[in-house]
Parts: sequence; C-alpha cells; structure tokens
Amino acid sequence: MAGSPLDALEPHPRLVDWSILACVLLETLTGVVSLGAGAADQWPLFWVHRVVGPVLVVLLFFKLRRVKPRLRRRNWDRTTPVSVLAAVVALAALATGGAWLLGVDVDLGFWTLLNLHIGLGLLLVPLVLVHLRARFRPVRRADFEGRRTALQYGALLVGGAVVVRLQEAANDLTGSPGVTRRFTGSKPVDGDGFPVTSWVADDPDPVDTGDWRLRVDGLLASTFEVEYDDLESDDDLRALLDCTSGWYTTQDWRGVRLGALLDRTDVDAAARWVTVHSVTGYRWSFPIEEARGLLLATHVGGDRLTHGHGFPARLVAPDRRGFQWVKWVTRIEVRRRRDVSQYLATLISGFE
Ligand SMILES: Nc1nc2c(c(=O)[nH]1)N[C@H]1C(S)=C(S)[C@@H](COP(=O)(O)O)O[C@H]1N2
Ligand SMILES: [Mo]
Repeated sequence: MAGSPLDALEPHPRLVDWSILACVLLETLTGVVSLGAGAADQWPLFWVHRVVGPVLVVLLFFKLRRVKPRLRRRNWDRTTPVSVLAAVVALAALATGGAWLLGVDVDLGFWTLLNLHIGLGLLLVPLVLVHLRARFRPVRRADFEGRRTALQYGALLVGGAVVVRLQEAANDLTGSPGVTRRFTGSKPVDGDGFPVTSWVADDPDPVDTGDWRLRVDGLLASTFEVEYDDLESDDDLRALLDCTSGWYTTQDWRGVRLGALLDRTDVDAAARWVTVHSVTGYRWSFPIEEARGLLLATHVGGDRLTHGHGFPARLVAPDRRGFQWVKWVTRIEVRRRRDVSQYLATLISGFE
C-alpha cells in the first residue's frame, strides 16, 4: 500500500466511506439547488459543487484501492454488482462534470454533456443508498485521530480549491471554451440564433392571436382579459437567459411589466405570489414584489417573438434560470401561496 504521496492524507477507512457519502449528498444537494440558481450572488453554491468534485476523486481513489481484492469476480457477493455500478456511475459523473468545466461538450442529441452529468448524478443517489443498506458500518470515535484527521480534511479541501484554480488557469492559458463559461457552468451563445429549448416535452401548436387572450385573475378586485393588440408593449429590458442545459445569452426584450398589468385593477392585500401559466399548463410562481418587475415580452432583439421563443408572449425573469421563463403565456394568476403543483407541471406538461 505504501508508495503514494497521498497515503498520509488517507483517513480511517470508515471515515473515507462516510466522507464519500457526505460528498455525494453535498454534490446532490448543491447540484439540485443550483438548477434553480443563477443570480450573481449565488456563485458560492457552484463553487462548493466544483471543489467537492476533486475531494471525491481522492476519496474514491482510497476506497477503490482498499476494496480492489473484493472486486475480483470470484469474491463477488449478491450486492457487489450494485456497488460496482455505483462506482462506475460516480466516476462517470465526475468525469463528465470535469470535462464540461474544461470546455468539452459532445452532442448527445437531445442532451448536452452537462445534462448527462446531471442525469448520472441523480442516478447515483439510489445506487449509493442501496450500497449503503448492504454495507452499512457505523463510524466510531476511534476512527477520528484528532489533529491528524482535521489536517487530512483541511488538506483535502484546500487541494480541491487548488484544483479548481488550476482548472481555471488552464482554461485561461489554452483559451479553451471553458474560459467563457459563466459561474453556473453555462457557455455563451451569441446573437440572434439563440436556441429554442423546451425543458421536457412542451411543444404546442402555434398560437393564433385571434383566439388568444391574456387572462389576469386570482386575488384581484376584478378579473380581466387582454387581447394581443391591447398589450402595451413599450417597456424594454436587457436580460440574461441561462438554461440549465448549459448555455446563456443576453438579449434585449420588449413587452409589458407584470406590475403594469396588475395596476389595471386593485390587488387583494392577501396576495403574495404570482403564477405565470403557459397555454400548455407549464407554469411558475414568483413572489409578488419580484413579479411586478418581470417582463411579459412580445419582442426580442426588436423583432416579434417567434413561435419557438414563446409567441405571443413569454416571461423574462432576470436572475432566474431559463426554465422559469415561461413561454406561450396565457394567464397571470395572483395567489396567496406558491403553486406547488408547478414542479410536476414543468415535468409533465406536453405529455398529455
Ligand atoms: N411553456 C414552456 N415554457 C418554457 C419551457 C417549456 O418547456 N415550456 N422551457 C423553458 C426553458 S428550459 C428555457 S431554457 C427557456 C428557453 O427559452 P427559448 O426557447 O426562448 O430559448 O424557456 C423556458 N420556457
Ligand atoms: Mo432550460
């Protein structure tokens, strides 16, 4: 076992195992939360996610080195296949995440490499839980060697941070596409041709403005409807759209603020949330104060929206991730509470 300069860093085996679990949970948590984060002050979330990556690599190295004999085929037991699969998926998740940061992307059809990374990460959670059920060993006080353990973990975290810095420096040096990635990991797409994206299956027929109405209802003195030609689209907003599949674009949008629409009537004092609905059932809610500043856009880059980008009207929600920028909007609903069915709706709308 001797020989590797990493040996001095190796915590007690049970600690290694529990630390791997802690890292996987931390990566899952920061990864999932980051899907809804994109405002400039949320960078620490992404930073933690990136630093824990290399720490996990080192811990997995210790672990796999230790269990190598058990990986021989004749030593397998009933639960070994799941454990091996967990290891493979963990390494694949780390590799895809690392490659994405270095600027690599491969066209996987519907998916980007980042989507694959997210998928692998989510797949890892049940695998680790099954593995844990079979191999659970409680951690003991004796596994901690006081100062030594603290130093080991300090070194692992500093090492992770150094790797992240080196990766950034390497990107700068090579001018790799990783250089222009946002802190969210998204890469720029410029100009007019920004992608048309639907998060899962939303793909409605083009909307006919003859039939279309924008309905504004909920906790209001009166419900009302607006026709396309009566939307006073004269408010401009430059905003950055950052999609969780890994791209961003800054565009000039024109439309009407939700606040201007709400000002057409009196809002109930109990109103706290505004839910923006698509013709497809897709929807998202925003705290009412924020909602007032959001733009219901009819134009982008001086041109009328195309069907793909949400004609006749789509939400522009600065500092929110792209999936919250509801397209083909048909209803603004003022509510007391957030609409919790939105989480499911974004996944299944379009499948009916
Ligand atoms: N109704 C509806 N709105 C939607 C989506 C969707 O699937 N359905 N996809 C969202 C996602 S994931 C993104 S990134 C943006 C993309 O906007 P774009 O197609 O104009 O680039 O729209 C959002 N609005
Ligand atoms: Mo997206």
